[in-house]
Amino acid sequence: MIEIWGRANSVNVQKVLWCLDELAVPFERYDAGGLYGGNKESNFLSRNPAGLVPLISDDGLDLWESNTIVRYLCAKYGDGSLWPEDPAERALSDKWMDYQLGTVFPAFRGALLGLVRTPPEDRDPAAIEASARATADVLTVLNTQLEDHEYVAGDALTGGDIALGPTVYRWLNMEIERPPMPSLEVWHDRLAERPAYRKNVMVSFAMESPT
Ligand SMILES: N[C@@H](CCC(=O)N[C@@H](CS)C(=O)NCC(=O)O)C(=O)O
Repeated sequence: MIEIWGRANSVNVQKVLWCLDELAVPFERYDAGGLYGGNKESNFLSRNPAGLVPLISDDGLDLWESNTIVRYLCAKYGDGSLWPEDPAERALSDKWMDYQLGTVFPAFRGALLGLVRTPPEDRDPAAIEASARATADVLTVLNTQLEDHEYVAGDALTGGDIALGPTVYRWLNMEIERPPMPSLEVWHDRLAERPAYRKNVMVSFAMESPT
């Protein structure tokens, strides 16, 4: 059975949990990271030298980097769903996964860590505001894409949606300035209709929340 190490309130762990449940693949999860620790110990580092969650083990393969894990799971267990077999369609999903990892999350990191991980007295409001503004700018691109697409890569759920959903859920539920993004919100409402999304992503992301 697949094993996964990572606290269930992590934005990156949630991608993997949501993906596994969409694919109906059974797994065992162990808390790690954040308040649980364990991810800087030698037995963890020998399997993921980056010392971050998520980490999975499947059939003797240790794998880390959440988007890579999502692609692996879809390729192995998805039977053409979630990660299309057609190279062009697949590239559209991959593109949005890269956009999440390389553009959206770096913009959002300051606001997320500032508001979720940092006690109020240590926060840097200007940095949080700058991050929130930068996030809105890059999410405008996603909002435009969703004006005439049901999901980020077209008319079906793919890994692109799985990469972006947990980040966008946080953005929509934090106390930050948000310009209106009607198409993005319609897309998010569509994700919220999925039981696997509600179960794994629409939960508290506070650091102290139970997992
Ligand atoms: N690029 C990595 C980033 C992983 C990452 O930053 N994980 C965070 C949680 S979201 C982590 O392990 N932080 C340290 C901790 O929780 O102790 C991925 O997508 O898997």
